[in-house]
Amino acid sequence: MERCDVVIVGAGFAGMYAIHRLRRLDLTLRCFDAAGDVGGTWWWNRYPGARCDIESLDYSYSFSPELEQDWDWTERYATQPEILRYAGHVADRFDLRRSIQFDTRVESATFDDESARWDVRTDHSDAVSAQFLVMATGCLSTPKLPEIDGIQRFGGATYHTATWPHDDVDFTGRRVAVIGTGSSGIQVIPLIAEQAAHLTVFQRTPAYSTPARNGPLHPQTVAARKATYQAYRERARSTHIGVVIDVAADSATSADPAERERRFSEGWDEGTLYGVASKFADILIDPAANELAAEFLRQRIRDAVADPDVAERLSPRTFPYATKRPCLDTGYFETFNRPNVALVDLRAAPIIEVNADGIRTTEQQVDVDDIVFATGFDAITGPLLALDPVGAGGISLREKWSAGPRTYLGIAIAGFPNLFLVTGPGSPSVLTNVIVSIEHHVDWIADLLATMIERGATSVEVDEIAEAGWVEHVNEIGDLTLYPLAASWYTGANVDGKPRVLMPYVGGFCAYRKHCAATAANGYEGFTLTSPGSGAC
Ligand code: NA7
Repeated sequence: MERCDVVIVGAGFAGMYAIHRLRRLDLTLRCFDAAGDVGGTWWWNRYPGARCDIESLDYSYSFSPELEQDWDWTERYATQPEILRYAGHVADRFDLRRSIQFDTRVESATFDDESARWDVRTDHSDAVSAQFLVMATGCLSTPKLPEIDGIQRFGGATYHTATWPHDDVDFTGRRVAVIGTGSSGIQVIPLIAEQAAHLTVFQRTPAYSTPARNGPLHPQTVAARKATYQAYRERARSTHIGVVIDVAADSATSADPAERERRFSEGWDEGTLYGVASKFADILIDPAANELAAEFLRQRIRDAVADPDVAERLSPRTFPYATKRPCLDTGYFETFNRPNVALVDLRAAPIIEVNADGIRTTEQQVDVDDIVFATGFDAITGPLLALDPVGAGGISLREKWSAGPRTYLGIAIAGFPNLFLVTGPGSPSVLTNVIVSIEHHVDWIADLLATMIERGATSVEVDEIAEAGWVEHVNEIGDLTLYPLAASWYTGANVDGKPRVLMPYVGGFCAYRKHCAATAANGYEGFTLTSPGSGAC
């Protein structure tokens, strides 16, 4: 069997940086990815309108000042093709592809207790024995189809936003259905509406969305950022979400109504993901404060949508604002003023089935030519459980996580020696600018491996006590917020049968980073490092 030091699963932004960073330790690496090239979720999500909801100047690597200076983003919010070009540029520049085997899915990873190595197998019959396994599998990489009867009977074409064809899809003259109104639906709907003869949007839960105010990046803005890029990055790392934003310290409920309106409007005008939420300190903590922000946003929907009945159906009322990832849009609500767009409210009349001609709800049959599923992902744990590594003593991850994910710092799992997660459950991951989180995790893992090399250790494992303490802390912090109240992909509520647990750490990136640093500074407290002859070291 082929042997190497590290197998990295995934060649998205996490896997790419892991290759680059771990090469500096002179480790032999193998990376596998099911996609045809680098880019991870950006390789798959090619639907019209796909775009990042973190600004380009933030959503980029910081590890190379030269890369930062050389690359030029063209828009405030980069499109999927531009992000993919950036990933390709990074791969070329750092010669990453020579470590990656594309079009190859890792099918199993089993820890061998005797050799203390991972036995990794792929769907291309690769068999690799690796000392370390790095799961760079991403948080949004396992697409979720809706649990609707009859999809196979549909006579037309079906698409999922997360597995979009590589060739252009032309909806001209066609009757199209979109199911799902999360970030992907909200991005794709206005563009399909412009092209299709008719579009029917099937909405189960309306979303809070603010305008992106996207546009070309002004050269002066770029130059100003480039002049202080590394200092800016360090500031970003000391914030809650890995992006520099001012978060107010006072309460929305005690503010004067005119001042409140002024600040919410300011947030609305910013065109950022958390513009409105950041204007007061208690939006994600106090239901009354949250409702004030939510009502402000509902009023914006009433302003944009001509038909008051449609506006009401588009207005979120079943969960607090920002407890599901808020959306950034370009003309989403206005799309419902078009004569060729209809909204079907699935709360009032659920889907019964998909049939040969279209979609049948309890109230009507809607005949369509194409169906677009914008139904999201089995997020965060989905990609890890799809691979389902088998750890020490033959315990699989599915068994270990049957009641929900348990990790230490979202990086390590008790019972899974020498396995590392990048942006795993229990870390801030999707609540941050994920590239900041990725770089931080990969650096932390690389530093631990360097320490092991220095001490002659071959195996590392976190203990159950440290893990239990972290899980408790993650839950305690989560329970102080409104996040657990939403049936979101953050809590696993969007997938039938998935344990309902708030998966990301909501305490903020800066606080989290301090926990990780303290663990390392205390000699990797909670971890046991062992060497072959002498045991613990
Ligand atoms: P999301 O945000 O999970 O949105 C999925 C949407 O699909 C959401 O509106 C769901 O309604 C809807 N959905 C899912 N299953 C069904 C069924 N069975 N019937 C009707 N509607 C359904 O995924 P996205 O891809 O939009 O975005 C994910 C993240 O990617 C995003 O937050 C960004 O970070 C990038 P529900 O809310 O479950 O009622």
